Amino acid sequence: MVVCALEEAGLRYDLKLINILAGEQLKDDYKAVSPLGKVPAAVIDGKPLTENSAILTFVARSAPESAVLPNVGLDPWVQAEAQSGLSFCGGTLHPQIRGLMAPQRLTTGDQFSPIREKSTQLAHQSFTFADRRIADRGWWIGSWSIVDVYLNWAFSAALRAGFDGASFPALLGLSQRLTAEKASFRRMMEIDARALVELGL
Ligand SMILES: N[C@@H](CCC(=O)N[C@@H](CS)C(=O)NCC(=O)O)C(=O)O
Repeated sequence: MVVCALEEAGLRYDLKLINILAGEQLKDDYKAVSPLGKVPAAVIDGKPLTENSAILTFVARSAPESAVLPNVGLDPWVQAEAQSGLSFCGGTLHPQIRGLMAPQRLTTGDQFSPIREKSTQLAHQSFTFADRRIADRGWWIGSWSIVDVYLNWAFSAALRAGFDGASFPALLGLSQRLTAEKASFRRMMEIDARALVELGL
């Protein structure tokens, strides 16, 4: 998401790849930037910033004319709806997706299937809400914003983890719409694809 936001904002940035599967997020030099070893993290004017929602909001406010988060700083209601979407993706969906992808990270025991099952139920509720919203409004806040890219990331990650997305047509169509309508999304996808090759994944 952050790469898409930076591309949309037209801001200059250097990208450093972190191979989570190889545990690079747990190395001391990365933890100096992101103390909990979470990705993404940004270094802005030498200062570290973590949490997707904060980084995306910072990018949006650094390019207020861009569409990253439209009207941010101008219309308090639109700003709150966008914040609600970012929090929904980061705070509600992300842990549910972790339960689908890596249930072993959520228990000290060895029973993973109940965690995956409960996470599937919760993700189903969350995606039902999100699918209805996208079907009704087109985009999360009614016009495109980075929230739609975050939502698409969450849904795609759930599908990769084996979640059955067949009953969410609006979310199933999101990736295609983003590809068709947003150059910044296409650039992010190209950068992602190159990164996977570079990391040998
Ligand atoms: N609340 C954080 C969550 C970030 C997060 O969990 N990122 C995952 C990658 S999608 C991660 O860092 N996984 C590596 C790990 O937890 O060790 C945010 O929204 O930025």
